[in-house]
Amino acid sequence: MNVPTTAELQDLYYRMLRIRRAEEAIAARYAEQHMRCPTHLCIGEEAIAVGVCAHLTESDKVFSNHRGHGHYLAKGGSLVGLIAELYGLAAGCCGGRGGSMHLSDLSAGFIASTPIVGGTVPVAAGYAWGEQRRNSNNVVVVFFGDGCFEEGVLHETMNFAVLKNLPLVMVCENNQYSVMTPLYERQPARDIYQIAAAHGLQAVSGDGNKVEHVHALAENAIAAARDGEGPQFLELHTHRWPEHCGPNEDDELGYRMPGELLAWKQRCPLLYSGRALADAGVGAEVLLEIEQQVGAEIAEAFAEALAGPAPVLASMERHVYV
Ligand SMILES: Cc1ncc(C[n+]2csc(CCOP(=O)(O)OP(=O)(O)O)c2C)c(N)n1
Ligand SMILES: [Mg+2]
Repeated sequence: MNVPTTAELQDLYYRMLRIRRAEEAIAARYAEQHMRCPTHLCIGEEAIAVGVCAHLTESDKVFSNHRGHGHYLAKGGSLVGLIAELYGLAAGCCGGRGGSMHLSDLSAGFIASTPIVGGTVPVAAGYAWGEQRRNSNNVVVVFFGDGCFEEGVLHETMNFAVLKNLPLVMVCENNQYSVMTPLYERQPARDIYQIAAAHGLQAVSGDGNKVEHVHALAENAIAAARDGEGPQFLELHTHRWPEHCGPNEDDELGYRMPGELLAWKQRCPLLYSGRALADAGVGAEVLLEIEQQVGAEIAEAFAEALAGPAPVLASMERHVYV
């Protein structure tokens, strides 16, 4: 296992900060009501997307779910394409037709995200099967949540992926909640990754808020999948800070334990990563520069996206299948 260099740690920090600030900007503008799509933010969970995607080549593929902005950006999806998509504009990554939960950037190898929980999981396995049959050496990664682990199709997919020895990496973002229902009310007390291991996947669990840790686990899993060792499973523990769907916080609703959200905020991926950089001798001025770079990038992306046109009416029936 390679320990990330200081330059790599800095890059991981930059990538996480870019997702964090992009989502904060989306949240800040959401109330203007020009983004007319439900939006599930991944604030607090950025280390998983970034730590995993750091090991993927451009031709590796990623599938995602309803909470997909981080996965899309970490895989190299266009930032302008994301912002324009949220606003329903023609330059959106799906032509402004899909919104937040239908992201795709084929040029970046980000194939699809969809709102149907579990919907992309078997498709990712099918894609991995295709890659295997083409002898492409590409790996397919699919991100999903702990709630998705309760979908039957997930278990059917694990069975098939093991049977076919697919180059598939299944990444379970265990944030403890499906909407507002905690894991302990939905599943017996046992570890998710052990169920995956029982299906025959190579499975491990770990801290999803420490990007170096995610990076190390993902390096092994992705290399094993690429080397023909079959499907891999990562269960990574994390927590989403905002409400399940929308730009606000919802801690007042009381579905979390008192102090739970605060404890997770103290375990912020960016805080950890910033400390690791300081320990590696990176000065505060470097972090400030990264902050400024990210801020400028996001402001430019909003400006560019919002300067573009809405889809023309004549294109309404394009991409519509009856
Ligand atoms: C098949 C299906 N069932 C239910 C829903 C409603 N729904 C949307 S997100 C969600 C929770 C998913 O939880 P999890 O997989 O843990 O992802 P998280 O939101 O925590 O990231 C549910 C039940 C849906 N979109 N699709
Ligand atoms: Mg969840």
